[in-house]
Order: sequence, then structure tokens, then C-alpha cells
Amino acid sequence: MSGIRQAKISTRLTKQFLSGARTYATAEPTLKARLAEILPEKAEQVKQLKKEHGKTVIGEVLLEQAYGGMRGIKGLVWEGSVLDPIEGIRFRGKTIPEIQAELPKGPGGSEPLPEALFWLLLTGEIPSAAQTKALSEELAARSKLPKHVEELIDRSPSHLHPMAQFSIAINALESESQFAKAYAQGVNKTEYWKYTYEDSIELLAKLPNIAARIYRNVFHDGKVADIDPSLDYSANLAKLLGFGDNAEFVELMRLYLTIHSDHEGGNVSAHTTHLVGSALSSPFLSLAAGLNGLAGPLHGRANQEVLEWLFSMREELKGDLSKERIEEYLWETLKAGRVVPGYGHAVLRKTDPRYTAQREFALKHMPDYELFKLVSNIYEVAPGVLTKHGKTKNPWPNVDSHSGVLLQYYGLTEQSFYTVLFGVSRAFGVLPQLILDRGLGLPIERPKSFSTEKYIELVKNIKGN
Ligand code: CMX
Repeated sequence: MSGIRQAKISTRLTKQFLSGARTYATAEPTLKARLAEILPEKAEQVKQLKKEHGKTVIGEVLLEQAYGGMRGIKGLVWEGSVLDPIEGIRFRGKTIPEIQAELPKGPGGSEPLPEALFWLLLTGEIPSAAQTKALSEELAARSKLPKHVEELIDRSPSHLHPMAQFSIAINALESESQFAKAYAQGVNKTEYWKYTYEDSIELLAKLPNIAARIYRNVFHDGKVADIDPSLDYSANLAKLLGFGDNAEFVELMRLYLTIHSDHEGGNVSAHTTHLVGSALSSPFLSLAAGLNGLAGPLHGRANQEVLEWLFSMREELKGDLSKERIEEYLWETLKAGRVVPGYGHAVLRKTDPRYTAQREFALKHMPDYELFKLVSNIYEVAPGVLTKHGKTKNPWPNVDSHSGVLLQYYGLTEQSFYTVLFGVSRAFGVLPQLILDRGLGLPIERPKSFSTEKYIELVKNIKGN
């Protein structure tokens, strides 16, 4: 945005953008005000694109793709990020090292703030430090949980997986949905995005309290500290979990929440949130649906699986963690018909840059940590074994291969909680698209399916016999 334009907007009383909406002090435009500026431009861009090129063929679909999890079929719109198989993710065109350099940081820190990434994903623009701070303050101010949600979490049995508890609590926040209330009152569809935005901020704001309450209930004394309105989102999350005094852990949360947020639109959690949201379910119901997908072992739960697999390996190899023994253990895993957790990807064909970012964090903060060394040794061996095995299209590590070890180092050792942290971060990636879906008036999603008999008939007709 040009300086003149920015100044023009600044002079407006953006605080009055929505009557009744709470705002947080900054002389610059708030996120919601900026979004209101951008949406008509974006809608016009999409309208023109459809008008000029709507009938352009953008790809072909092979029968094997219908049976192969629809890999590679273009058919979704996702503004926040695009995933290149070799280079990895770009958030609004920026690589992970670029966002690490460019996004505002927390006090005394060098890692980016996820609230700034949320701004970038939603608008395509990097917020100023003051704008980021105002957003942090708003999230802190809206963090308190309704009593019924607290009680629901407290009543959950400790053997109920933390991801199931997380999903239940988010579903129960539906009681707070401004979108659902506005819809019931017959609000005009051009206004949908405003209520979706409010729900999304409300939801993000409440996730640290939900996640920490689950963690403290299941693994500790059930006591959750209060949010500190002067802290950024990650510092508050760390505080509530019980690690707020550790500045390195706070930095890890900033990095973790930023890099796990968004991975374009086709992955299970992102696609599900978008799909459910396309039926105009509220952000609470849509995100909970997406998180139920994240809870699967081939997706977000892989971060838990990795730790369990590492611990079994350590136990079975009885301290001999040489590369030869690791190689044998990898073959055992594969011969047992199991996947090697943390390796492979549906789109990536190289080491995941999210893995590399976490590896760099480990090299900086814990180079001699035993579990980090094990992860590094596996990194040297596993791609060769998986290549020899000859099945997986991508023998390289993904994001989940590294995250758990960093948490273990700082004492967050309960791996069944790890996917909840991934889920908190994923909300930062999928909610911007939900807001944009409503702002652009995207329709309910409804692709075509065929039975096998119908596909046989289709193929015969196409081949002419
Ligand atoms: N270990 C063993 N076999 C693997 C493998 C791995 N890490 N990754 C893929 N394969 C196998 C597949 O199971 C498949 O076998 P079949 O033909 O017998 O069904 C074959 O290789 C081809 O699979 P692919 O095309 O390479 O991979 P997919 O796109 O089907 O699946 C993924 C991608 C991530 C589910 C898969 O690589 C996997 O299961 N990895 C381990 C689990 C994991 O780390 N998931 C987290 C991914 C990141 C995230 O979403 O959080």
C-alpha cells in the first residue's frame, strides 16, 4: 500500500468501523478496517479473472487421480499460501526465512509473531509493530472462556485424547457465534465476512485458554494461569501452559505457531474447514471439523506418532543409536507394514522447509540434546532407506518429524498433547481463508462423484468401445 493511501486511511476513524465492535488503540488502520478496504479490490480481481478466463482449461483429470486421493487436481482457491513441491511453502509469496526476517517480532525475540502472520495471510500485507501489538491486545482481551466451555473441558475424562477434548470445546464455543446469530436474524450475505471475522478473532483469542486447560487438567494440577494483556499471543500460550518463565520456550511457540499455520488449501484440515464453512456453518463448527482431520495419524497426529516411534526405537536399540542400527529399525518398521512417521508428503518432494526452520532452532538452542542428535541421525539414514524401499514418492522429512523433540527439550514431554499445539497454529492459517471465502461470496462446495460402474461407462464412452 502506498504511503499516501496508508495516511488517508489512518486519518479515518477506523475505530468506528463497526458499531459496537471493540477496537484496540493504534493510529494506523485496524485489521478489520484494512480488510474492508481490500475485499472489494479482491472481489473485482476475481470477477475480472472469471470474466476473461473463466472457460480456460486449467488441467486434466486422470481416472487414477479419482482413486488416488485427488492428488494434484486443481480445483480449490486458497489465497494465503501456495506450496511448491521442491521449494516448499510460501505465505503470500514469502518463504519461511523471509517471514522470519520481515514479520514483527516479540519483545527481545527474533522469531516472528503468529498474529502478524494472520494479518499477512488475510491481507497480503505485513503489519507494523503497532498494528501487531493492537491485535495481540485484542486477542488477549477476548480470551476468557464461557463457563459452560470450562465445565465441559473439566468434565472430560483424562483418557479422552486431548484432540477430542479440543474439538469438543471449540464446537461448544458455537454459543458465542456472532455469525450464527446474524444469519438467524437474516443478515444480508454481503455482511457475512464481518461476522466471520469477529468469530475468527474470538476463536483465536480463546484457543490458548482451551489448549492450556486441557493440558493442565490432563497432565498437571488443573490450574491455569491468567492471560497477561501486555504479552503477545505465544508468550501468553506459554504462560498458560506453565512455561512462561522460559524465554526460549516462548520463542519456540512464536516459531511453532507461525510455521504450522498454513500449507495451502488441499490438506485435510484446511480443506475440511473450508468445505464445512462453505455450507455457512460458523467458524467454530468449521474449524472443529478441520481439527478432527488434523487429529488423524497421517496428518497432524504424526507429531505424536514420531515421538512414540522414537521412544520405541530407543528402547529396542538399547542405547546403540548408531546409523546402522537406526537403518535396521527403519526396515523393521517398513516390513511391519507401518509408515515411518514424519517422513513423506502428498505434495512436497524435498525436505520440508518447516523441518529445516526447526532444525535451525535446535542447532541454535540445543545442539547437544540427545533426542535432537537422534533425529539428525535418522535424517541422514531414512531418505536412503525409503528410497530403496521404493514406495514413497517423497523420502524426505516433513514438519512433524522435528517438532516434538523441541517440546521435549523444554519439558513439555506429553506427546499426546502435541497435535493440540499444531491445531492452535492451524487456526491462524485456515480462518483467514474462511473470512475471504465469505468476503468473496464463494459458493457451497460440491464436486462430482461417480460410482465405479459409472467410471467404467465413462471410460468406455471416452475411448469409444
Ligand atoms: N513410510 C512408509 N511408507 C510411506 C511413507 C512413509 N513415511 N510415505 C508414503 N509411504 C507409502 C504410502 O503409504 C503408499 O503406500 P501404498 O502404495 O502401499 O498405499 C506409497 O508410499 C505412496 O505414497 P505417497 O504417494 O508417497 O504418499 P501419499 O501422498 O499417499 O501420503 C503421507 C502422504 C504424508 C500421508 C505419507 O507420506 C505418510 O503416511 N507419511 C507418514 C505420516 C506423516 O508423517 N504424516 C504427516 C504429514 C504432514 C502433515 O500433514 O502433518
